[in-house]
Amino acid sequence: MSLELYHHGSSACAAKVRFALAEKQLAWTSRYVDILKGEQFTPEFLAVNPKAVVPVLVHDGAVIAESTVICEYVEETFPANPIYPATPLERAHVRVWTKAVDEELHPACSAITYVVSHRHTILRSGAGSFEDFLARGTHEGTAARTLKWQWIQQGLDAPGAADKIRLYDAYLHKMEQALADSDWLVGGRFTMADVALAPYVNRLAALAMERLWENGRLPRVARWFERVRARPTFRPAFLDWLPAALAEEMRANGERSWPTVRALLGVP
Ligand SMILES: N[C@@H](CCC(=O)N[C@@H](CS)C(=O)NCC(=O)O)C(=O)O
Repeated sequence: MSLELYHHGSSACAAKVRFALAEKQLAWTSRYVDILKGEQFTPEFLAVNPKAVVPVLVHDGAVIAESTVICEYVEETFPANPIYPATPLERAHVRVWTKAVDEELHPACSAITYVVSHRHTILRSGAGSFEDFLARGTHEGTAARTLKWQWIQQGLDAPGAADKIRLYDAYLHKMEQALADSDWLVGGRFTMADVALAPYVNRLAALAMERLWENGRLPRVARWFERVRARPTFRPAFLDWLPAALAEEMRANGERSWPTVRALLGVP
């Protein structure tokens, strides 16, 4: 049996799959795609995923894309060490979280990561011309590609960037509510809902924005994240794959943007 994962250290949805694989104690082979250097656009990778995004799982030659789909596939294929709850109702509750992550939180995460940090990395190595940038990402569509260009060029002043940051913060508040009577998001035990949210809270930590839940602002989220970080799977899923230089750069860029984010969200 072989499991190969195409992934990148700073990709939140790839971290989600690494976390799920670690929790299920499944071994896998790394196929590292440096999306900050444009390796997602090589003909070799486009042959694996024409959408030019990670993660992609290859199981005995079969290709599965989409992080949540990959996690469900892995759960159904390898039922040991379950990460989905036993009852249909609780599974439905988990899926409400995973759907929200895929549809809303992930796009908000891309925006905040680009406007706060990746833009600096990309601009340093040369973003090229707008035309080249558009041509490289035709699969994303002109509107989405133009927006990404604005994130890179204008940072937090790009159209819609502030709304994405407010949306991200609204999810932290939803988590705070969900954790009112429980240590975990669904059904009182660690599930795929926690797997799905962890990379997004961790992203804010990587951008030095822990102050969004620290100092009593969102105490249940703070304790939940401590519990997540205490799992033995956290290091191999999250920390080991983020190159030290990139981790340092993201933190430093996040520190620089914090005063603007703080004012935007009215954090004391
Ligand atoms: N819905 C997809 C999203 C995949 C995605 O957006 N991947 C990002 C990294 S988190 C990527 O590969 N981006 C490449 C790029 O920015 O060009 C999933 O959940 O797998």
